[in-house]
This record gives sequence, C-alpha cells and structure tokens, in this order.
Amino acid sequence: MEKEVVDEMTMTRAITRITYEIIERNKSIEDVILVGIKTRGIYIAQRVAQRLLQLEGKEVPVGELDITLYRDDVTPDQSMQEARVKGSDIPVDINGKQVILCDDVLFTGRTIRAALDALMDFGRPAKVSVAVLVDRGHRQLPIRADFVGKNIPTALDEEIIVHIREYDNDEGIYIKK
Ligand code: 3GP
Ligand code: 5GP
Ligand code: MG
Repeated sequence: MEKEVVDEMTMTRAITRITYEIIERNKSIEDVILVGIKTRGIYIAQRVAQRLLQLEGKEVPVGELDITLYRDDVTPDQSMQEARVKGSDIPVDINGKQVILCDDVLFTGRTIRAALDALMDFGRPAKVSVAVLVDRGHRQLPIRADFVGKNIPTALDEEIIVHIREYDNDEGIYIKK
C-alpha cells in the first residue's frame, strides 16, 4: 500500500528552505559546488542550483557522482577500478571548494560514505556537507545530513518512494508498506 506523505508544493518548499539554509551557512556561495548522487540526487542538486540563481543571482556548478563501484558490498576487479570515476561528471576543480553532496533519501549512510570516497578521487575539498530530501533513519555509519527536507521515520521493511517531475513525470514522496 502506498501513501502520499509529501505533496508537490511541500516538496518545492522543502528544496527552497534547504537553499536558504545553504545561503545562511555559507558566508559566500562563490566556492560552493553541488554534487548530485546518481539518479534522483542529480535533480535535487539541479533544483537547488536553480533556486540559488533566483535568490542570489549566482550560478553554482553542478556535478554528478555514480557511486555504484564504490559501494562496500561490491568487490571491484581491476577493470572496474579503472572505470570507477567513469559514471561521474564533476565539471570543475573541487580542490579547496565547499562541496554539497545531494541525494534523495538518506538511509544507512553507506551511499554517502561511498560518495565521499568517490569525491576524494577528484580532489580535496575544503569542506563537504550533505543535503537530502528525506532522512528515513536507520544509520549504520557515523554519517548525518547537514540539510534535510523532511525527516520521515520508517520501519525497516517500509520503502520511501521519491518521484521527481523531471524524471518520473510525477512529483511527491510516498511511503510503501
Ligand atoms: P534513486 O537514487 O534514483 O532514487 O539505490 C538505487 C535506487 O534504488 C535509488 O534510486 C532508490 O530510489 C531505489 N531504492 C528504493 N528503495 C531502496 C532501498 O531501500 N535501498 C536502496 N539502496 N535503494 C532503494
Ligand atoms: P543508504 O546508502 O543511506 O542506505 O541509502 C541511500 C541511497 O539508497 C539513496 O541514494 C537512495 O536513493 C537509496 N534509498 C535507500 N532507502 C531508500 C528508500 O526507502 N527509498 C528510496 N527511494 N531510496 C532509498
Ligand atoms: Mg538516491
């Protein structure tokens, strides 16, 4: 059974609020780079970038990370090691920058851990923070989000479904039992 827990307007507002929080916490957004994690995190990063442009008139670079090959539950062979950064696209130098990793759902924290690993192959940022649309709890690592759209406490056997208009042709957050 699926139940809508966040509608389109509330989702838009959550992303706007995250953007204001990013502006508040970074004296200057000059050095900020948004990096979206694989599918839906990329759209979250793009939306925040759009808002930053509307609110501050600044164009913030947006990158993409594919962390599949950095997960701790796959053992990459040599050819995979070489392909590791292939699915990722970070258009600017991240050395000394303020990187904000963006994802749709934060659950165990293993994806963020893998993303940090992937990011370090690109350079040494001055600071890395995490922005997520949904924090569903159940962390297995000492990882937390700096910016959270909505905390949705879940049972382990529940699933959060995130639909983003650009990708799913529908927008909202649903919980599935
Ligand atoms: P997304 O990042 O595009 O949303 O993790 C890979 C994909 O699987 C994610 O795509 C996510 O939406 C989907 N997914 C749905 N439920 C789960 C879950 O419980 N765990 C993980 N790891 N992924 C899930
Ligand atoms: P973690 O690595 O923190 O366990 O999970 C985070 C990643 O897995 C996110 O990229 C997210 O897409 C996916 N994920 C984990 N749980 C869920 C969930 O309940 N719903 C959705 N949509 N994605 C999830
Ligand atoms: Mg995701």
